Amino acid sequence: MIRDFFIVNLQTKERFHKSYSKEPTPESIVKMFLLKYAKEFKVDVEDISPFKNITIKQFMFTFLVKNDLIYVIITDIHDSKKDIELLLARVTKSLSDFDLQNSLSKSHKDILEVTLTKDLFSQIKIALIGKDNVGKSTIFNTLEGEISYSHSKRVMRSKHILTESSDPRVYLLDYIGTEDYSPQWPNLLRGIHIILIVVDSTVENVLSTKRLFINLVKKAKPDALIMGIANKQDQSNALDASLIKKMLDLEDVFPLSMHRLADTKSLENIFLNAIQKYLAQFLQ
Ligand SMILES: Nc1nc2c(ncn2[C@@H]2O[C@H](COP(=O)(O)OP(=O)(O)O)[C@@H](O)[C@H]2O)c(=O)[nH]1
Ligand SMILES: [Mg+2]
Repeated sequence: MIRDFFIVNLQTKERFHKSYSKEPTPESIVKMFLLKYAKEFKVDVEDISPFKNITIKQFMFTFLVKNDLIYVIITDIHDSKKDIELLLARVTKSLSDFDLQNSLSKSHKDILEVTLTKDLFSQIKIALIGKDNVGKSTIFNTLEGEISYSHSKRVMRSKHILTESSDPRVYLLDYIGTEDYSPQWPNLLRGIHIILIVVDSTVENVLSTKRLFINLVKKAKPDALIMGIANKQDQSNALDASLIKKMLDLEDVFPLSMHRLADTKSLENIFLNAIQKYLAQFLQ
C-alpha cells in the first residue's frame, strides 16, 4: 500500500509531498529517514543500482537520487520491493520535465498530481468477495480478459480484464471458498485497491455477509475502496440495492442480474465506475 510520495532536494528540503493513504507515514518517521540517510544521498548518485530500500518500523522507503533530487515512495514493509522500484522508475521518468528545484505554480502542481496518480496507479487490482454461490465466479468468467495466475491457484484466480483504454491495467481477483480463509485475509488482499462485496440480494445472505466480511475487509484494507454488488436481482425475493446499501453501510451498491445481463457493458460499467471513484480521491 502506497502511503506517501515525496521529493526532497539534497539539503533535504521538501519540494513536493502527497499522501495516498488514510494512514500517512508519521512525520517523525519521515524525519528519521531524512536525518539518518541524508548524508548518504550524495554518495548514492554514483551507485550502479539506482534504487535504495530502507525500512523503519513497518514502513519501507524506496528511493532514488536523480538530478540532485531524491524521489521517495513510502509503502509497507510487506509490499513487493521490485514492484515499488518499477513504479519509482516510471514516476521519475514522467516527472523529469518538471522544474522541481524551484517552487511549482498551482497549475503545474495540478498537472504533476495527475501524472503521479496515473503512474502510481497504472495497475488497479479489484477483488470480488462474498459468500459462496452469490455469483462471483459468474462475474469473473463473463468479463473478457486474460487469466493470469500470479498467486496460489487453490485460493484465487486473477484475470487481466480488457478495458477500452489500456490505462490503468485492471486485474480482477476471484477467491474460491472465501469463507474459510478469515485469518489469511490481510495477506490475501495484499495489493488490492478496490473490494467488491457481492451478495445474492437475499436477507440472510446480506446479513451474514455483513457479519463475515464488512469489518474484516475494512480492517485488513483501510485504504481500499469498498463497494457492493447486489446480484441475482432477477429472483423474486431480491432486496432492493438501496436497502442493501443501507444494511451493509456502504457508499455504493450496484444492482445486477448476471442471468438477465443483456450485454457485458453494464457489468464493465460497474468496474469503470469503481476505478474512477478510486482514482478521483487523489485528484481533488
Ligand atoms: N438467478 C440467478 N442466478 C445466478 C446469478 N448469477 C449467478 N447465478 C447462479 O448462481 C450459482 C453460483 O454462481 P457462482 O458464480 O459459482 O458463485 P460464487 O460461489 O460466488 O463464485 C450459479 O449456478 C450461477 O449460475 C443471477 O444473477 N441470478
Ligand atoms: Mg466461485
